[in-house]
Amino acid sequence: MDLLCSINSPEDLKKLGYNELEQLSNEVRQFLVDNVSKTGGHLASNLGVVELSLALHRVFDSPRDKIVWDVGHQSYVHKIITGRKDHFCSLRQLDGMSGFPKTNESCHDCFNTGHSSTSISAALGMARARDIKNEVHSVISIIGDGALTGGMAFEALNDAGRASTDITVILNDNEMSISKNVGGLSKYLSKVRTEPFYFKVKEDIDLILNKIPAIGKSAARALDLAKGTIKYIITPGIIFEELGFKYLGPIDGHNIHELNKVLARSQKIKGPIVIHICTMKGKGYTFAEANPHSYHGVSPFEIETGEAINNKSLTFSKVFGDELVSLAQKDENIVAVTAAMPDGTGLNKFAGMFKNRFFDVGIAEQHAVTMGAGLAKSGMKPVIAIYSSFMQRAYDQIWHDVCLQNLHVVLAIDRAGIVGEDGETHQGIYDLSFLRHMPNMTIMAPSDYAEFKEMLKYSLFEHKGPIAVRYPKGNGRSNTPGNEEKIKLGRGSLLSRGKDLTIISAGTMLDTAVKVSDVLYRSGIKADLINSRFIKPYDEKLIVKSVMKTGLLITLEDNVKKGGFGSGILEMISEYGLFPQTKIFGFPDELVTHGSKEELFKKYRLDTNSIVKSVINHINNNRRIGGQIV
Ligand SMILES: Cc1ncc(C[n+]2csc(CCOP(=O)(O)OP(=O)(O)O)c2C)c(N)n1
Repeated sequence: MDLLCSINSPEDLKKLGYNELEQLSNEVRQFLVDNVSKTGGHLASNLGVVELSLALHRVFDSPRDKIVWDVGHQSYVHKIITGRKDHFCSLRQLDGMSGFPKTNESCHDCFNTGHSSTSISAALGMARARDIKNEVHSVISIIGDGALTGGMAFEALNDAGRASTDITVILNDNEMSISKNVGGLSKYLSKVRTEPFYFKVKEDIDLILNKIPAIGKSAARALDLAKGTIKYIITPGIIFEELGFKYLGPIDGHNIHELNKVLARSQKIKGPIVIHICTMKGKGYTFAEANPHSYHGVSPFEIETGEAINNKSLTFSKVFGDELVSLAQKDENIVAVTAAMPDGTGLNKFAGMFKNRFFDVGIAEQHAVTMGAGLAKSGMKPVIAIYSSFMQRAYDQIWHDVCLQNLHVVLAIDRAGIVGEDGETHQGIYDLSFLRHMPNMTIMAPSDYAEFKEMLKYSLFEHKGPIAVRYPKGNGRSNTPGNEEKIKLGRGSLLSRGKDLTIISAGTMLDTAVKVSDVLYRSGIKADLINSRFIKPYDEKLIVKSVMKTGLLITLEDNVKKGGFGSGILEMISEYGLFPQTKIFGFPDELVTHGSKEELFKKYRLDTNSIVKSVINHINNNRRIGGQIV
């Protein structure tokens, strides 16, 4: 790592020749594999942008020039170059370096990202501000072909293309989203990449067309039309040109010399530019090259074998995928929709078995939901599997297109609750708050795998209307003793009885609730323990009866407290004139950072010990001040 040791800022790159830059690329790849194999993180995407990141920082002048990474999962090399290589051992760990660009981490991170397809909009805003303030600097958005499938990217291209503002969009085309990229644009790009005809003629088109000799008036008009059509057909990147961009490319994104040349050239061009570069996801690490989708996001792994160190046990996503296949075998109206996450959501098995009933729509959550509404309107039973934090994108589509028409759409909300290492942009702790007030919406949260399967069955075979099932990242319990009762709309399950306290938990927080209840029992505090099952509607009868008996209530949820599960219970019981001593356990209304799930539950005092302590304090304080508890 001789060269890499000497790189502490972008300035250091500018001193290197091309041979040294090539050697540095190799060292950076080695560094990435060494580090990510220990910490986990986004590997394949970063291996693909090594030369691009070096060239960007060599040609441009960050932080004066603004470099905006779309999604930001591929910003590791940028972080290495901008003085953070010594922090890589803390990548994605509590109090360590984030896996995404963070403006508070470095002046070189000019915009926070995590969700896809935002970079062109953000860059255009920065470019327009620069123009208003009469400043002089470049603004560059780097967007993958996957992120380009997101609607926001099209909206931004449409706007930027007609602006005279200087802005550079670098399209990093590796033909992959997390899985193989999908859609018409992706097909078009791969044609541009692979048909050598396009590559050759780009420079010569005008020359050739202009050589056609002059002729009579009407023939000339016909010829002009023909010229336009020929140019249209054979110009690579014509889509971007028609939108108003200058198109440069396609460029080999691993040829650092070429990259330098084209980036330097782009600085002299006025107006919006698209530079189309072609890269290989996973480049330089054999296993990632062969299987880029498996190495998109990885947990710690053995470098020699490529195998994950902690072999995955069963997860909620896997249970979901398997159960949906089995339900789809019984009902041919069941169809599945993903927004570019067939692997992560566990839908790949379904995709393989029911090709014509599976739709990967690209990174297009809004479209996924409204397309699902269309499917439901026409008699299908769509199951739309999207991660909680990405479902935020589709808020209005759920409300306007699904709920207002009371359509039977099943939202399978994966990664609900704390996700851990991906940090604040990915924590799925808002869905209960934004779904709870939607008209006609029913919300369920399973506490274990057995209950999850029953909920899926219920949502597809017994329910009518919009329904969401939210479940967490990773694994859970297979079942919970005493929780076997059949799923009925708005019915919770009472797991133990007591006179002192009512504990109501949402979803997998039941695990903690059971432990809390056991510890309190040993301290002489006996609780009614209710697994809510439904977040909307609540089991009013069960909850009201219990609260009237105990007068002391705690609620547990892996959602923000504001507008969430517990606050909904308070709204509901207040309608009955009940105002018990209450403590809501959930996440505060602040950014919940990265770290392991366990660490974060501790940090936010949602682990068993913290909850027990807090409940006992609460009881003692109320006793001391004479509060009426029992
Ligand atoms: C709104 C949203 N949906 C889904 C994701 C999950 N996601 C992260 S990266 C990615 C694929 C991005 O592909 P591309 O832009 O081509 O980058 P590459 O990893 O191929 O370099 C997806 C789907 C996300 N970050 N944001």
